[in-house]
Amino acid sequence: MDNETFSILLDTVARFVDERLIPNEDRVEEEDAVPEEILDEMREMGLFGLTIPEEYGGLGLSASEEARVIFEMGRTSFAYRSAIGTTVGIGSQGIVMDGTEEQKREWLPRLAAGMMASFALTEPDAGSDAASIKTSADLEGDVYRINGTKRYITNAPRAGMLTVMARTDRNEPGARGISAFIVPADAKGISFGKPDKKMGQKGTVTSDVIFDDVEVPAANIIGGEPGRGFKTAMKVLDRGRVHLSALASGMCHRLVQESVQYAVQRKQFGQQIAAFQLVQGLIADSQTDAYACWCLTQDVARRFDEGQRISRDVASAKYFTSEALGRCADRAVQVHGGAGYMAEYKVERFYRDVRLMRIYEGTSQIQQTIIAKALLREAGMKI
Ligand code: COS
Repeated sequence: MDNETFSILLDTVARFVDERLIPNEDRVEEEDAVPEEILDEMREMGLFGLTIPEEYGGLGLSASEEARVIFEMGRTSFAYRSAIGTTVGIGSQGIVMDGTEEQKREWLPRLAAGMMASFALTEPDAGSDAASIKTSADLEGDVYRINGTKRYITNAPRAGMLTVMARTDRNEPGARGISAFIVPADAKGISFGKPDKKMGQKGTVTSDVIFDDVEVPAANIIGGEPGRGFKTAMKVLDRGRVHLSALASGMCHRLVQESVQYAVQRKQFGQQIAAFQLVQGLIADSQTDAYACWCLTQDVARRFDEGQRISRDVASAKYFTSEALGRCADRAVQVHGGAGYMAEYKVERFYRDVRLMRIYEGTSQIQQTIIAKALLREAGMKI
């Protein structure tokens, strides 16, 4: 996309966030859903196709451009970004990165038009240890039969297709026995659990997905060859972590703004609380976190666009930004005092919502492991 068209898109998204999304935040919280008319507007704006290449009907944004759009979406309730997040990110990127030409042609235009995608990796007994998944895919003639249960799968009940990681080689218990499949959500034998009841992030949907002898053509293996699914999943998560770092940066920015506005308007001891240096310290620390988050995000996004392998440094970005976001939410509640604990103030919602950022798409401890392992391997250690 050329620079001028991108700036128009970015301005349009920023206005949409200010004029349509922020004013509807309370409604999303009360109804535990993003209103259908807003989802339709998001489809019309092309937001589901942000990262799908232009030749397949999307907007074809680079990771750096995607980060700027997701920063804007970060300035509001999680639910809106979550509605597009799996389609823009982890649900589609396996096909974009490793799919065959036929797979791209068949699926990407539908996703760009607003069909939701999901990414089904996690299982009841395989969370951080992603290579230990048990969901199996057994070849019979020219079809695979998939059996197993996936857990906490974002947007699964609303999805039109799922990228599903399953074990195609039962004799290989680790990463090399795993393949990634494109599975239509209406395939016979798929069922969805009840939506999970969560601490926060109202309006987002996650559930179990149960595969009971689900038949998919062998041609639905992403890339056409078995055994490559774990690497596909890891590459997808690398880009997903750029996306989440941008999201965290936008949220830090919003929390700084909420803190400043409240501190300026609230009076105690006969003056605005913003005049107290201890309150200024809280705000300054959050602004410093927000700035550092955005610098890290832009750097890894740029390097991804240059074709560099960013696995180690995007783990640092995801780790730092999600932890910093937790600190910013905590300070924002502190600046608000008693009001910050009350549901009528936005920061109470952010405080609950942001907690998940340190857990999903790799916990902080998994990010630390990735960073340390990369350094130790470079130093010649067998780990
Ligand atoms: N990009 C490309 N390839 C990668 C990769 C990446 N980011 N990370 C790992 N690989 C490759 C490795 O190079 C290795 O390939 P070879 O067998 O050819 O050497 C293979 O994948 C296995 O890698 P590794 O041995 O590092 O795998 P581990 O089982 O030790 O697990 C972690 C690695 C912990 C990084 C992985 O399990 C993980 O990311 N867990 C968190 C999962 C997660 O984020 N879940 C969230 C749910 S999805 S929303």
